[in-house]
Amino acid sequence: MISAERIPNNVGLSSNKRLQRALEHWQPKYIQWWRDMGPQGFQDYHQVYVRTAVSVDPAGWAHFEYVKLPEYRWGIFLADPVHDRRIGFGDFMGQPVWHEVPGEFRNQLRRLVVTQGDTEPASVEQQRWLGQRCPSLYDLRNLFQVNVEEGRHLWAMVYLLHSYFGRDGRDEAEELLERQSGNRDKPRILDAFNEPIDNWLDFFMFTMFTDRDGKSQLLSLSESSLDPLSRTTRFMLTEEAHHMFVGETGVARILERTCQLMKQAGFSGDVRKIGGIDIPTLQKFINLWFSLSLDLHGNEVSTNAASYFANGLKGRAYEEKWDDHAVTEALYELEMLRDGRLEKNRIPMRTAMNEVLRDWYVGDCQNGVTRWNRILERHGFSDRLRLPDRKFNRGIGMFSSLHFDPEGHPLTDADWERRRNEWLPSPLDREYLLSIMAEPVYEPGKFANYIAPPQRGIKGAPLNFEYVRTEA
Ligand code: BYC
Repeated sequence: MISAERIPNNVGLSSNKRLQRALEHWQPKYIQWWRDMGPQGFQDYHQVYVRTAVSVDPAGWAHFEYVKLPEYRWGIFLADPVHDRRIGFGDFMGQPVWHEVPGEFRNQLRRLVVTQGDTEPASVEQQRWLGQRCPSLYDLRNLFQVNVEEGRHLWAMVYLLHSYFGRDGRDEAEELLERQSGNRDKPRILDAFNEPIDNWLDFFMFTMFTDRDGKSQLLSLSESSLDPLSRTTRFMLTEEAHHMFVGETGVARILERTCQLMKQAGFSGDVRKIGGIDIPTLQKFINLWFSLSLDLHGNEVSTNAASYFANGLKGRAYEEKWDDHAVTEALYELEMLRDGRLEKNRIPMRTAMNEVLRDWYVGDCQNGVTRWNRILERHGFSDRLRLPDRKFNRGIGMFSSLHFDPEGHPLTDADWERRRNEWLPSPLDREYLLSIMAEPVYEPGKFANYIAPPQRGIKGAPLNFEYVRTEA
């Protein structure tokens, strides 16, 4: 029997027997999945200093304690309701929001919830070996914090599937535990979630760029007319912010250390000789994870996106900041590829909603890169990191049919093949990274040579705090 108290929640679980029974059925499968596919080697003896959401108010959701990971209390939380909330955009604008799923939008909504839900366990699977190569206990704890919260985000989507989508919802919830990242026969739905993450530079770039797509999509779903979807994604956004913090500061700390090592190496730039991560390698990982995460916003021209908007299922990020919420006449100027040539065209904005969200995303990523460049500036280096052009290395959308360099110039297939290792991580780059991460750092207060310590510890604890401890 599952006890409702074991699942912190603000959805009245103990008085909803039907939901409780559905979760009773699902929970043991989830725990088995966590044991099989979650952090490898950290299931039994390790206690991790993590925060657990126990309520949605600021004091309650950041509750810190030592926990064995499979015993984490994954909870179900909706942000507080907004009184008399109305649909804020699309064809039903001004009508009251929905508290049940309208039959005509059931398939579309289920598809959105399943796609969102699928990414959460996928990321835990992608990251499951990283604990064996961690740069410090502080970072190890952050990895696990991110992992348990992605697990909680899966619970959030499973709650919606069980509560609002009946039998098909229950089946979908099972399948969320059956698909596996990178599995040839049953892969995860979106491509970036099938990419391996086997070193910590991948992890930090993933949490910087791919979790930021999580932010884009959650912002857009938090505008939804389906109120439970809006409320659950609003709360998820607060956790997502921490994941991006882990990514941005992780890369910033590597860059800080790279600058120190570059000075030590006499400004030669060849920091690999002294165990650092050189700037060209950082740039390649930006190129990779930024382009993979651009793909996660879907096709530039999308009738799906138009109908999500029209029906009020997905809005734009910060919809209230726009003037026109109906968007029936507005046009959007899009760079398009026609017969192999680039040209600008104006298309109905509703069909360009994926691109509109991608614009927001690119701006948010650029702010992070600008902050990284301040580190280079502060150390007196003229090198700068940058985002590649949006057409670079695309696997989804119209630019996926041609190759482009990071400046956005078209390339022949032969040129691409010849030069791709200049722009994207090569097998040798990956081999090098694994070589400097081969030995995990488990000693409190110690940090691997390639990364600087953070400015402060977690929740006021010192850097040499035992963020993860072993207890037989
Ligand atoms: N990979 O009309 P289109 C997160 C498919 S991350 C593979 O453009 P749409 C997190 C598409 O499914 C946020 N396939 O699609 C981060 C469609 O297939 P069908 C996750 C792709 O629907 C880190 C076809 O191409 N949340 O939370 O406008 C750690 C036509 O495409 C991809 C969401 O994604 C791709 N990249 O846009 C943990 C929100 N892109 O129907 C968590 C929910 C497109 O022809 N999802 N396709 O078989 C959505 O809103 C939309 O599904 C998408 C795609 C924006 C992803």
